[in-house]
Amino acid sequence: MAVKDAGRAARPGERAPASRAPASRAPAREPERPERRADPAELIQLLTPEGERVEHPDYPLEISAAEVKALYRDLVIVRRIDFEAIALQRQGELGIWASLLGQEAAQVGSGRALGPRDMAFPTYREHGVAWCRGLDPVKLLELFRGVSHGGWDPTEHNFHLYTIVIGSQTLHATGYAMGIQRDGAVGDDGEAVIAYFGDGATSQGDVNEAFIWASVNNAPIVFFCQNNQWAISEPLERQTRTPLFQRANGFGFPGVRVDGNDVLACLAVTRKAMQAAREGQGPTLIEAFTYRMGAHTTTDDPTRYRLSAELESWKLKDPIERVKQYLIRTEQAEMTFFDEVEAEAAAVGSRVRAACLQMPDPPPTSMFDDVLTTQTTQLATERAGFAAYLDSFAAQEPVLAEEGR
Ligand SMILES: Cc1ncc(C[n+]2csc(CCOP(=O)(O)OP(=O)(O)O)c2C)c(N)n1
Ligand SMILES: [Mg+2]
Repeated sequence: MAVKDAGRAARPGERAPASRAPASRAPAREPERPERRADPAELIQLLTPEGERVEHPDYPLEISAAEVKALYRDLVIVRRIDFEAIALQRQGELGIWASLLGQEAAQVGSGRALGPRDMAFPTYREHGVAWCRGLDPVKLLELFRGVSHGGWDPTEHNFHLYTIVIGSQTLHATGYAMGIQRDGAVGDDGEAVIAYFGDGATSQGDVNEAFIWASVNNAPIVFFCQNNQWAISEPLERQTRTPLFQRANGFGFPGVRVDGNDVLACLAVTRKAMQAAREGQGPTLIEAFTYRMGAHTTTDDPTRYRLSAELESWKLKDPIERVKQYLIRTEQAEMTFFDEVEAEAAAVGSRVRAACLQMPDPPPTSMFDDVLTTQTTQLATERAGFAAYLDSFAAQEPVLAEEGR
């Protein structure tokens, strides 16, 4: 009986069961955290859609005008990058683009809650998180233009590669978090992982397996689910009949639902969860309740499966507008500030566009470069054979030109 019960979470008022693993490998489970007893219907909000600041007892946030303005700048710039990328796709310069429109606050709020040593594992839509981590947006466009395999160095900005296979990055992230734990980097001055995924991904086996591994190992990870209400054309009710954040209870760690269009709440909630993970208190599931205001990707037409009234109601909860209203209402920003941010965003957009148009196509043989860290004889032979095959076309070119082909 004792063995059977050893891995489960403590019930309220009960002592945490002893971990079976040695302390150095998996720190003992901490006492239950207060969020687990939070009102399940609660949506954590610190800034209303009208731009009014509200308090939450569990998430006190002291934030200066300069910090709010910096968040506003991030929000506007990432929306602009997104806008520019959609236009580039429409003009045939990108193969596809997955828009973040409507999800800027969830991404900027959580992204700005990370420390430099924390590691983020994104999906394909986390352009706002990429921005917060300091990754040049041009790198993102390389992937969507098809001139790179997504090639940035994940260790440079502690921002992992984009993952298209739904949910698989939650397992990678959990494994990475368990590595942090085994390196002894949990505790005072610890580090943690954040794994991003969508509402649709919660139906994947990988995500549920990641929850289990993270829970039983008390791994330093935050699961950040952007519930944007849609998984391509499938609405939320086709994924779950229970609020997503409540699923965490079944896995034995806390779950919270935050207003995903409220950058301040996303910042405060993610900060607290990341800090808990770094200190060794284990995982948290954050459900950022938001809305995908655009199409799933540029290949999708959402008017075929959802009503425009739904979009209109979410426009009233726009993540950028409420910060602007707050800054104006509290007289923390002059109108010139908003003009300056617009101008800066336009400049970033222009730079990204120009860089996209100038991206060189990679040499075809570059596909051999990152197969293995060290070349093998077999790989070198295949590469040489492919190069010779390409050269054979070059030799034919004058003949083809002569024949007018
Ligand atoms: C394993 C797997 N199955 C199916 C797909 C096709 N697919 C791409 S995006 C997507 C929907 C994902 O929805 P969600 O997790 O809510 O994320 P969102 O796109 O809304 O951000 C699906 C099914 C895929 N990429 N990977
Ligand atoms: Mg979704």
